[in-house]
Amino acid sequence: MKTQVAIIGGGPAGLLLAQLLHTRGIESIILERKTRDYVLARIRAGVLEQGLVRLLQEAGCADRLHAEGHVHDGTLISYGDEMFRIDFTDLTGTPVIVYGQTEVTRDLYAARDAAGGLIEFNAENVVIHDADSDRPHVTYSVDGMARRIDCDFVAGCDGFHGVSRKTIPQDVRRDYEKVYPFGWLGILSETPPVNPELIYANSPRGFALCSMRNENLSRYYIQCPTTDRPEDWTDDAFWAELKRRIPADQAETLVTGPSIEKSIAPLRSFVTEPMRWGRLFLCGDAAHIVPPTGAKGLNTAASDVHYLYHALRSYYETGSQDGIDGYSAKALARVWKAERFSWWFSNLMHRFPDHSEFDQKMQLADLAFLRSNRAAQQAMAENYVGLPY
Ligand code: RFL
Ligand code: PHB
Repeated sequence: MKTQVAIIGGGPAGLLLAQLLHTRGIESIILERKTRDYVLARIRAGVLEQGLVRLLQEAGCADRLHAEGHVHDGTLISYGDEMFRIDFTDLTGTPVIVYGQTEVTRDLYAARDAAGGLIEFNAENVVIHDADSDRPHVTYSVDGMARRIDCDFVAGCDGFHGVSRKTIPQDVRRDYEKVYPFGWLGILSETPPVNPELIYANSPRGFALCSMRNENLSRYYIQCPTTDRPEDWTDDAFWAELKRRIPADQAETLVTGPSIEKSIAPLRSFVTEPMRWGRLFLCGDAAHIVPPTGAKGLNTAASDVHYLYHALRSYYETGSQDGIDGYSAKALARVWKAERFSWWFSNLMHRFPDHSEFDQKMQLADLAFLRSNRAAQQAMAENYVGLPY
């Protein structure tokens, strides 16, 4: 087969890139290692920046998001029984939208189907060849049958465990990584959210987050040791621990119920440089990971897609190489700022096993400063709603 852009990975980054290219008549084929149902069963991000909303609009995939997404003008931050609010709209003029990544992905699959675009599911043994030449190609197999795609460019949108990043030779690539000594245990439950806004909770027992998908679907997380497994936590144990970590008045009104999903995510900060090698471009989690504390993962994947879409568009429409040559530096400049924010917010909100009493006092002083200082709140809000691109 032949196409203009071979896209490795049918997660949100790959699907969004394909739809944006489609609006300009640029052809692509998506290779996805799993099935559609598997991808749609992954429960991940819940908070969308306006930049991502705009891209979904441009891709023609934002109708349901506008109808069903929830506008959040602020968020709550608690420590012990104290709680304060950061008012995004007042501080930045911009809210965020609560709409699940699962739904974003579902909408993008529907648009891909409507456009008649090809997605090869169950694509195994994907190998990217000659990415540093003018004629790259990709080989893979489906049901044991070997296949090949010749293309102009390869977009590596295959997440942290994909093959794209590893295709860039070791002597070209530099990885930067920080692994945190804890994970997040998350549950989804068909119960009303404890509060209309998200609560990020710093407690002596560890971090907790109260989030949501809609009026009757809540998403809660608690910090846990990396050695824990979801099976170690009964629903009752989860609810009891969550209640101990959020302010007492919130714990009293929390509605509990059976979990319909339970999983543990490790926390990591990771960036690879450069994000381009010849005609291969890395996008999203394939190039960088943030701890989920700032809700930046999906949103940073979206800004990569924006830069890559514009680079490819200007190549096909005007023959200019400038966007392609500038892609890695442009994307990385924004990525590192999202990394800094997620790292800062994670450090502020979690219990670290090696923290001294002094370190804990520093966290509380940082929280007290954020609570009382408008400039600090503005910096936090600007980062949370998303830096411009
Ligand atoms: P994905 O979603 O991992 O998709 C990559 C796709 O590539 C496929 N793949 C391959 N396909 C072909 N060949 C191969 N060799 C392949 N290897 C892999 C995979 O099957 C998959 O379908 O990466 P993408 O598209 O870059 O999207 C990134 C986001 O998924 C991720 O950053 C966010 O989910 C992170 N994240 C959050 N981000 C936010 O912006 N806001 C949030 O509120 C938020 N909350 C979260 C999160 C991530 C979490 N976990 C589980 C890590 C909450 C959690 C708990
Ligand atoms: C979520 O709802 O899954 C969620 C929200 C905010 C975060 C991380 C995850 O910072």
